[in-house]
Amino acid sequence: MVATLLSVLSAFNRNTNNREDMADSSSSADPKAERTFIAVKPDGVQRGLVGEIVKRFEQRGYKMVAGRMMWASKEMLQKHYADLSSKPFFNGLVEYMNSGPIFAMVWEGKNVVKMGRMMLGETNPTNSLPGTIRGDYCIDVGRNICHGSDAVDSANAEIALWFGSDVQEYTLASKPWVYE
Ligand code: RTP
Ligand code: MG
Repeated sequence: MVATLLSVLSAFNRNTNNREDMADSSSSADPKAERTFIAVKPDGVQRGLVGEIVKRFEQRGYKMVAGRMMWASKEMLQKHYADLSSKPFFNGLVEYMNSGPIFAMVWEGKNVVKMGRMMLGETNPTNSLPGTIRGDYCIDVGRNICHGSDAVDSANAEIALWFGSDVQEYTLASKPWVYE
């Protein structure tokens, strides 16, 4: 009797966890297919940190489905950061992001939007823990070396803005070694 009860409880737990996994991820049928827009900013490019940032996402197990060096126009950057247009730092932010090429990417995988933000650290590097990208490689908020989408909806909008449909669909050979 006790054993039956325990097995019912554990099945309920498994189902609840599965639902949470799905809710945390994109609305896509495959939760492992969530995507985020990550961009090494001009200071990150100039400081030779593209490889380091790519390496961290690769080694975590995420899949790069788009990647390109771009020198974004101010108009493009104003669109990208439109929700910050009323902020006093907005013009400076656009100048900074337009000061050189960026390395723009799309990464795919389970919970990659939320995990990408955790890997980046806080907006202000002063508050970013060592071990995060910003916590390891930068100091000032206006030179925080890397962008990451802050939600699934904004990620999808940013991917459409920067890459349109120019995103590669493929299966990474390591998939069964990364996901159970
Ligand atoms: P991002 O979009 O670049 O990934 O950065 P975030 O989400 O962590 O922060 P967000 O609020 O979106 O701000 C965008 C970028 O604006 C600059 N910033 N400067 N001077 C300031 O107080 C200030 N606050 C934000 C940073 O470069 C930040 O990453
Ligand atoms: Mg942001």
